[in-house]
Amino acid sequence: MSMAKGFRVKFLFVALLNLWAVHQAACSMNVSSHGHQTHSRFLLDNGVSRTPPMGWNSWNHFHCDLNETIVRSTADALVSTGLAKLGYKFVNLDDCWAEGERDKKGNLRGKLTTFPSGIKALADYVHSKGLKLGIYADAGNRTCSNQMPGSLGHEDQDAKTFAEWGVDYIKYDNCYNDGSKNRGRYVRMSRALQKAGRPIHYSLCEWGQEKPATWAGAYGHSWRTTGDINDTWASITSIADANDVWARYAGPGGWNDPDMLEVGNGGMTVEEYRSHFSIWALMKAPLLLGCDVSSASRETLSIIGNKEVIDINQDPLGVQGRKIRTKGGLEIWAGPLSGGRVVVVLWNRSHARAPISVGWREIGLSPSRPVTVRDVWKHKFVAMKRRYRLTSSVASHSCKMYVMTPFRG
Ligand SMILES: *[C@@H]1O[C@H](CO)[C@@H](O)[C@H](O)[C@H]1NC(C)=O
Ligand SMILES: *[C@@H]1O[C@H](CO)[C@@H](O)[C@H](O)[C@H]1NC(C)=O
Ligand SMILES: *[C@@H]1O[C@H](CO)[C@@H](O)[C@H](O)[C@H]1NC(C)=O
Ligand SMILES: *[C@@H]1O[C@H](CO)[C@@H](O)[C@H](O)[C@H]1NC(C)=O
Ligand SMILES: *[C@H]1O[C@H](CO)[C@@H](O)[C@H](O)[C@H]1NC(C)=O
Repeated sequence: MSMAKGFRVKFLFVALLNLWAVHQAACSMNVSSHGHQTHSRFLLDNGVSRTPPMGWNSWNHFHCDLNETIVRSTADALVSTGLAKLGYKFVNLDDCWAEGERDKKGNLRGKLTTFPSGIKALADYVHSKGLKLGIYADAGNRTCSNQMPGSLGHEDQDAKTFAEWGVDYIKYDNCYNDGSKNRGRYVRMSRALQKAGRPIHYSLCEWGQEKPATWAGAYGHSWRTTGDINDTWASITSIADANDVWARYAGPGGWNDPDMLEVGNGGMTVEEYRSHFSIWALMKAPLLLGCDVSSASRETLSIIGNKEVIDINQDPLGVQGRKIRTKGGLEIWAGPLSGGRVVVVLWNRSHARAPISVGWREIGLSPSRPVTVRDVWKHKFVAMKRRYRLTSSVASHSCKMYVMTPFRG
């Protein structure tokens, strides 16, 4: 062997050794992350929903009048309106997507009259648009519509079916259950999803009955804290308050869910919808649109498409904002954001326009520290070096939403 050849061989050997080492490191990283999962209570710590999930769900607008054409055109509309680019990635079927009975092998299947191409084809279509598909199932023996089978006793089989179809999100409802504790039935589906081996966002919808905030983080990625939302002011105000109670349990990978958005469905004023969207964003709620995206008005799009508000919801710090103070229907909600920033919502729930005042101290800022104040609905800075406090006139049922950034320089 010549010296040069020997050198080349050695070089090759070292290069191979390096490749092997990199491979081993990658493998052991994967192994240790699986090991972590098996040894942790946080069984679904699989990288899903480190920020609140965003997308669309069929229920609030379409209820059971759902079919594959509607779902496909919603996926198309999410892309063409630019909403997909803003983060609205999930296209979620709610109740009524399946045949009334399982097939001979006990499998769920898409309803032939309304989903003739099947759910797998729908998932493929949605994925081809760069989006994700969500599905709906139930921890009882029928879903809430009573039009399709529930998954109780079929958890493994259904989780496997969903994973095979390429489903990315499951909302698990609680109708027609057997009267046993929710927790056991919800944990069973969590385990089944884990076994199915696909990273799927698991959304527990047991309506807040057993204080899921205190335990669901070990099994899923979001949990409903309340009963169903409806398209009224009474509903969004009472749900906001009920969800607020559980704020400290939310964080990356596990979120309180005050239910899907009603913006654009016609039951509230523009100002009320703006308040609804602002508070949901501040509370780090899943932002699941509930309107008909294909026919959404410019006004609706300007609310759900406000990138500055979405950025607050998707802030990597992942801390749920809370109600700080309330008096006579005048409220202050606030929460920390990354980079030492603070988001503040001044919300007038009362019947008349009123001034609302917020002091730096009550939102965790040093009173003498100057901050820039940006109005994220007007897309304007309203102050560049503000100290101590801010007062703003807020119309009835409206809100102001500000991001305060400590002034540097
Ligand atoms: C580690 O896991 C990732 C994601 O599941 C995968 O893409 C990658 O190939 C795995 N690496 C090895 C070395 O197994
Ligand atoms: C789906 O529903 C829409 C709206 O109701 C209807 O126009 C369309 O024909 C339906 N398509 C199918 C495949 O059922
Ligand atoms: C569904 O559940 C109810 C209540 O637990 C039970 O009485 C009924 O037999 C179940 N039906 C089926 C089809 O399993
Ligand atoms: C909507 O929700 C509110 C508040 O929970 C409730 O009082 C009202 O009855 C609900 N309306 C409908 C139509 O369900
Ligand atoms: C909202 O603002 C008013 C006006 O000051 C405040 O007193 C009240 O609580 C709310 N308005 C009314 C009159 O309900």
